Amino acid sequence: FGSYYCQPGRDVIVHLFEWKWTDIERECQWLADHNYCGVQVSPPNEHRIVTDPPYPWWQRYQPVSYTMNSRSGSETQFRNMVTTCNNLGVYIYVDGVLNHMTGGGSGTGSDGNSFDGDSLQYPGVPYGPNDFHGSDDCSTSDGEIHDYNNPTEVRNCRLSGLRDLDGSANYVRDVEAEFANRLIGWGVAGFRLDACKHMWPGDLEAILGRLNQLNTQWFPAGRNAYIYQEVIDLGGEAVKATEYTYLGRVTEFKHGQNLGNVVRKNNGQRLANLVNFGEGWGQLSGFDALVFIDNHDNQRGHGAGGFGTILTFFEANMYKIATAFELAWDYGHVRLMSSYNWPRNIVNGVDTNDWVGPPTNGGGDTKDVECFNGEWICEHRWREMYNMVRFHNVAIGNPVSNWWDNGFQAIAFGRGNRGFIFINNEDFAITQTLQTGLPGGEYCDVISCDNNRPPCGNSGGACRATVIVNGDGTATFDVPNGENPMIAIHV
Ligand code: ARE
Ligand code: CA
Repeated sequence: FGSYYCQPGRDVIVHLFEWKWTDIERECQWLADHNYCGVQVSPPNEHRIVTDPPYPWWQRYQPVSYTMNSRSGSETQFRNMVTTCNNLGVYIYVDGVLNHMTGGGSGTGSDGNSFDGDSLQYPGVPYGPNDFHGSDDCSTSDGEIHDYNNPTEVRNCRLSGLRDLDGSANYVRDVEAEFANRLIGWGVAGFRLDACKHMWPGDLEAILGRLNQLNTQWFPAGRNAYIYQEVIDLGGEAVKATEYTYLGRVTEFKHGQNLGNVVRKNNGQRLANLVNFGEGWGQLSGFDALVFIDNHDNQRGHGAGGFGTILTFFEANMYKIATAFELAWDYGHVRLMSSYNWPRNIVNGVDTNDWVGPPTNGGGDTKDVECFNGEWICEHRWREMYNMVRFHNVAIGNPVSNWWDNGFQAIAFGRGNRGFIFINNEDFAITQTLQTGLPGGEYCDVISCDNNRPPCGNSGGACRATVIVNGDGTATFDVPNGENPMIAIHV
């Protein structure tokens, strides 16, 4: 389940966090035009509606049933989105929450089904007390996970109070697989599976073993759904990411943590150290890794956050440097984050507004997306991002070549005869002649210019470099420091 299907020359997926289905359906044309492979969407099934705090983003991670009315829209809207996007060759990856249902308390979910987390009743499924882990399975006095060094506790006790499903039960496996197969039947291409650390690999295997192959209206016959599992493994715990790689890919949280530390120059880190980045840094095999600079949790201090480490749109310049490296380098399957804005307010290492949901028309009613209006950030539409997605696509299949560094914060490398990037994270400009490996000719810097073919589009005067590659592959780079201190060229 670790191999994914993209249109030729596409590879990167983007998480359109908390977008409505109608907005994603509209965005797929732009994503197709800019060569994105697909979209990760927020959990589409019925969820709890939380009013205290008011309508937080995390209410989506408290399932009430597997019917399809959510804050992002209705079943019809979801299916229309999948059809439209698939017809454009942009594929949909669903965030699947299979470990648990809601926390304690009772109420009515986003599709009108009642639930009672205290008596473990979810009639919209239906699930009852026998479908959950109980005191036979979990031995902590309050039923909560406390000790991440005890693998049984991590799998059988509750993650922050969330009612923990018994994945060993055939009924639970059947219900969850039926849900996934319904989505696959509509044309969904795969799943980000939430909280897999808290599920036994064998239980996941049993669910995945029940999955249908992808819909042949859009995918070649015999293709499995693409599975990437959320397991936070920064080392030092009982549960390891490698326990899950036989099933599919795993989120590699060390990747964003490492690149955040390097670009911030934390603890004397240098860009030059990236020469063996990836497996050489103790990360998973690139073929097992789903990688990202930040995700919806750690950009706000949840799940393996760290405000002095993880880079986000709030630090746009460093974020672009880290993302450009990630997209130019040859490691893992890259997922970009596309965020909404919120009034981040860090007090003693905690964001007091970490719960704030997407832009709203009032209450739980999400606003239509309008990129760059100060509410929707749309990182995937930043020129530096989508032009580096193109670089990434052009370079597929070509290993890193012609590495150069100055021993400190300046590096450059190519990807065979396809592309070359120079990153200058020093406090001074650099002029340097290097072998690029590229065919001779005139190239545009895609970091600052709209396109890669002279005359370079000048995006309101931002376009600053035409690079001449000589017949022998050498070129002289004049790389500024400060804002966007990079030059990237590709065929
Ligand atoms: C909310 C409230 C809680 C309340 C609960 C139940 O915030 O106070 O007790 O509801 O009423 C998200 C939010 C949670 C939210 C939850 C449900 O982040 O705050 O709880 O939705 O609404 C661990 C897991 C990892 C998980 C992170 C957050 O291992 O799987 O915690 N990440 C996924 C999603 C989250 C989501 C959930 C799981 C739950 O990406 O968005 O939670 O569906 C170390 C460990 C990690 C651990 C981390 C944090 O780094 O190595 O394994 O991550 O600490 O504890
Ligand atoms: Ca569990």
